[in-house]
Amino acid sequence: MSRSQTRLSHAMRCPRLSSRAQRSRKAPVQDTAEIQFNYTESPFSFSIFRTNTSEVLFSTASHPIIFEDQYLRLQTTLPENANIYGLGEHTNSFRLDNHNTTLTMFNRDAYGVPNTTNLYGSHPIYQEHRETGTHGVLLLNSNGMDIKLNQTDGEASTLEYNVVGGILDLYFFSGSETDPAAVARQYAELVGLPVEMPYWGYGLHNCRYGYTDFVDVADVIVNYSVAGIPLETMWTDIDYMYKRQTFSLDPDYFPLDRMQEVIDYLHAHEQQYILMTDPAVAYAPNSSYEAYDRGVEMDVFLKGDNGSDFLGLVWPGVTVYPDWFNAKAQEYWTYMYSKFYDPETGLDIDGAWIDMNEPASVSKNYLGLIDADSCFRLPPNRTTSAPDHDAVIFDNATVSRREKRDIMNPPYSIDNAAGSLSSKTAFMNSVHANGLLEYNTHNLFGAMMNNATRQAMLARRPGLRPLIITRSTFVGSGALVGKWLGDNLSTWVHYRNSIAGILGMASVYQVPMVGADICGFGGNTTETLCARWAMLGAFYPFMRNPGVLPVGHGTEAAKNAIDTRYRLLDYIYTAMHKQHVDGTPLIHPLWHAYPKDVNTYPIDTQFLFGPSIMNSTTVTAYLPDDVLYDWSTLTVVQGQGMNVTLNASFTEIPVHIRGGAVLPVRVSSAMTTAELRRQDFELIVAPGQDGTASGSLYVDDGVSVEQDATTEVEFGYADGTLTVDGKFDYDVGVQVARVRVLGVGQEPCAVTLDGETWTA
Ligand code: MIG
Repeated sequence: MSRSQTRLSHAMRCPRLSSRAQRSRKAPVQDTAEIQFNYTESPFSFSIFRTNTSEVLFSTASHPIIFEDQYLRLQTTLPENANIYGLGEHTNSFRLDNHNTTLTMFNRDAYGVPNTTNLYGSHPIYQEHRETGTHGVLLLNSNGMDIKLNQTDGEASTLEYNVVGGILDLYFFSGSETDPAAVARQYAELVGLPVEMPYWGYGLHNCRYGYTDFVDVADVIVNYSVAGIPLETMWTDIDYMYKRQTFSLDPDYFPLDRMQEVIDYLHAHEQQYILMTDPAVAYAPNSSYEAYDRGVEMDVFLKGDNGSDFLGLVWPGVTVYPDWFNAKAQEYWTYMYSKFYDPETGLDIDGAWIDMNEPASVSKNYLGLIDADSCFRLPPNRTTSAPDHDAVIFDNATVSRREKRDIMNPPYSIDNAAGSLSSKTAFMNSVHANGLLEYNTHNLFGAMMNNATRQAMLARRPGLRPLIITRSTFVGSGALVGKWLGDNLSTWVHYRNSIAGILGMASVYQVPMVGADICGFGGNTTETLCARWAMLGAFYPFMRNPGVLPVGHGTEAAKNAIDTRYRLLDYIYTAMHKQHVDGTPLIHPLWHAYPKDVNTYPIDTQFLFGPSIMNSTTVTAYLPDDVLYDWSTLTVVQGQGMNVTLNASFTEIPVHIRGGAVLPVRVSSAMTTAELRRQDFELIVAPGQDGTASGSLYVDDGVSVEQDATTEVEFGYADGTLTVDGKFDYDVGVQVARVRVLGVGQEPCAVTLDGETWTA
């Protein structure tokens, strides 16, 4: 079966609801389709049902569909207390509240990531889990929208899309009746499998905002090593820029030669360096600022509705924005990256950090520099939007002035936390080079910058996987980049809800390289919060600390946690590779593993990290009815399907191995991931309820986009025999130093390696 055939069988695309579609004949249905489409002609409504069980998954019956130029509405009935996950980016609970909840899709610079508001990215996809199966629905539309979940007690829930433009382009994913992760795989197949990251990308990152100069940067690097905490990658925020202008270095505080020295030092110690790049370019005519001059020369900046470059207001003052829809924007961006980040003559970065790409602009007078309203220079009398070009004139000596669609103030206002749509971002009436309005494409700005940055990074160092961490994402962004969860605060609430955040990104939106800023970005952290957060952060796919070096408890906690993470790094890398290959999430909610256990449906303070590691953040944790093993003591813990109080100290986080696992781990941790790769492996066999276990290991060179040789191993354990099978083409250069079988009174009687059996 070809790829597209496979996709068709489970991702069913609904016909567009134009008047033409309404007249169309009955949609062709494949006998083998797992879900089917049905419709009633008049009044028009449609439903999706599961072939096997005839269960209705989505139905617009008795909810009239509205399809206007600037307002689209579609509503479906759902079961009472439906289990809905997704519709982010948000900081709501992972399982969404069905009562009076609005999820707004409109990318926004959202300092403090307030609960229930729209944040940096938009992912209008949800998964619905039932005891009878899990399915998914995507509305592929880049306009602003409110998705409302509601329910009157004792009645069915409803989900309603309210969109300010575009079309109703719906995708339904059949998922599976038994395997909750199937829907995630099908979604990845449609929107793009997540991109592979360099091995070093899973090491510890440090990215504090507010360094004064290059001495500060050097100081942090040395302090990490003195404290014995492995620093994999040093990052620098906008502090390095001259007047906060992107693609510039402050010659006094961050001079090129000293910055190159810092980077050389890091590289000599097998560490990496990353710098932030912002999309907004300072509006700086006649000042020999290349990022501006070159962009003007190539004419690649976004235009306002008067045809001149749209002016926003960001860190360097008045700014222009690259227009990613412009055919020359890629060439411009690649040129700027190649020049500024030239490995020889510029800053030899190993990855990219891209921020403010919602795109952000700030409010009036925010920087005390300029009145924002005066930035956007409309001719004095053009205070309303332009008239409709088809307005009737010279008709029997009458002239009618018909207003165009109201782009600045559409008739339906979504719940944008920033206020009107044009507030704190590029104006909605800005025009892209291909004629598209910002109104319709706003939610794509970040995604397009992600793509341009990836291409630019690949052009600079061909063949090497770039680690790109972005703030703004859209459907499919995981195929290009990773993301951090933005400006969270140093609070226990944000510590806890970061898990719902990474669950959404990894298991629903397919952006698995994700992490929240450890210890919190804004506000003042405490030693205790930071210690616990460092331990949780060790189980984010992307582990980055925006703060200072952990102190007190924090140092020990961070060391313990990083030690565990590093020993498990190949297990993590293998799980991420699996997600890259087929979309199986690296981070799972508990209900993925226990789909019939209703107690697991709302849990979002615990999660599965890869197939076999369970993390809990609280001292009270739900232990499913299963065999588990305590990670630190390697002893059996029999779960009973209820909450238990765990013995969690401030320096150790509860981590359990799920029975049924063979874990390939490194015998010891290391100060860098390069050194880690020189450590031997050990296999930890943790048999499940039935006495068997399995696991896998994927190893490659860790940095190349194309791999010449890979090692892919499957482990099996049954009847006291450990089986090791696979291909061993990439030379890992180390050995399996030991095998430990947990919870058994007796050593394994035989090991089978590549078809050969060794008896103990
Ligand atoms: O307006 O570059 O989310 O990580 O430190 C704030 C400064 C701009 C927001 C990012 C944050 C970063 C900060 N940036």
